Amino acid sequence: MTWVRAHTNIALIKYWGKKDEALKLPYNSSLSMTLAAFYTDTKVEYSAALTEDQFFLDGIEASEQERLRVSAFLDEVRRRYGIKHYARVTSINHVPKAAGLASSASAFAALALASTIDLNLDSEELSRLARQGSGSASRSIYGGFVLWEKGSDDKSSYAYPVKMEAWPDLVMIACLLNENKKAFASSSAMKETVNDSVYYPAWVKQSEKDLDALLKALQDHNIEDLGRIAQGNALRMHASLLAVNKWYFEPETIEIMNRVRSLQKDIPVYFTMDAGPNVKLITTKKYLDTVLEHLNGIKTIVSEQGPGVHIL
Ligand code: 2P0
Repeated sequence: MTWVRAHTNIALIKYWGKKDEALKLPYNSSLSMTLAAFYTDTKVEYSAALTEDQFFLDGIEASEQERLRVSAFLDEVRRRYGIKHYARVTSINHVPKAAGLASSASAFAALALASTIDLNLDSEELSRLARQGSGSASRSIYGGFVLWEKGSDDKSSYAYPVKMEAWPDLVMIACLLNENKKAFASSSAMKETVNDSVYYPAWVKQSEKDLDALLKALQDHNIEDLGRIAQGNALRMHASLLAVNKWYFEPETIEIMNRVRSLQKDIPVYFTMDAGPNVKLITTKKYLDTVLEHLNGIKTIVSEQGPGVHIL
């Protein structure tokens, strides 16, 4: 039986808010880096003998809530491609829970390929399909730097790799802060921000500008511009959420933000944050040792850019 592997990704320009909840069409395009260090392995076995989908995660039967989410995704696969049978899905997550790294991106990218392996779908179609599982999963189909074009319907909303000269010097540092479950799910927080945040229209408008500027910084291999734009974009996402009386920050989050701010006086290191208290830092290999020295007392995992979804 074939296993597939998909890596997680961290957005430098965030996806925050859906125009279409059912199709998972975002209000703004986003851009991410795929991480080598964190991934999900998955296999899917269809069988005429099954009377419902089964889902085993990290060696044990997953919760009913998790099983239903996987099963809803497989319903979409069955609907699109005329598959008749239920499936047994087995996944192993190589993503530390404490990293606060969305495993849904790697999970649904892996599931998209594993559930359609015999169909030989192209990457664009896999990205569209993964998007239906979790928006950010559309980006984990590819390695390196990836742009999810917001599009306006199912067909036009998919991700593709950014055309650029490779930049292997750029690395991310995941700070492992908090093993608690996140305070609230990103999907409901996004929805509330879209509906009620007075800052939401400004978020959408500015993130399109951020995206253009960040693409230029990537082409130029300019860490200062890239970091400044990515950090600002993350803060603006969180600001749009603050306006509906919600936040993910914990004391350790602020502690790292402050350490990074003081380091920024001397070296190019920047932070980004997602739907949780954990912080990820962006720098280049040249400054890595200095940054890690200043993070003493904090558990970290350094990650280079990882590959796209692939068969093992
Ligand atoms: C991102 N996040 O661009 C943003 C930044 C969190 C903060 O994508 O509702 O699990 O399944 O489409 O992809 C997390 O949201 O949400 C996310 P759904 P997803 O990485």
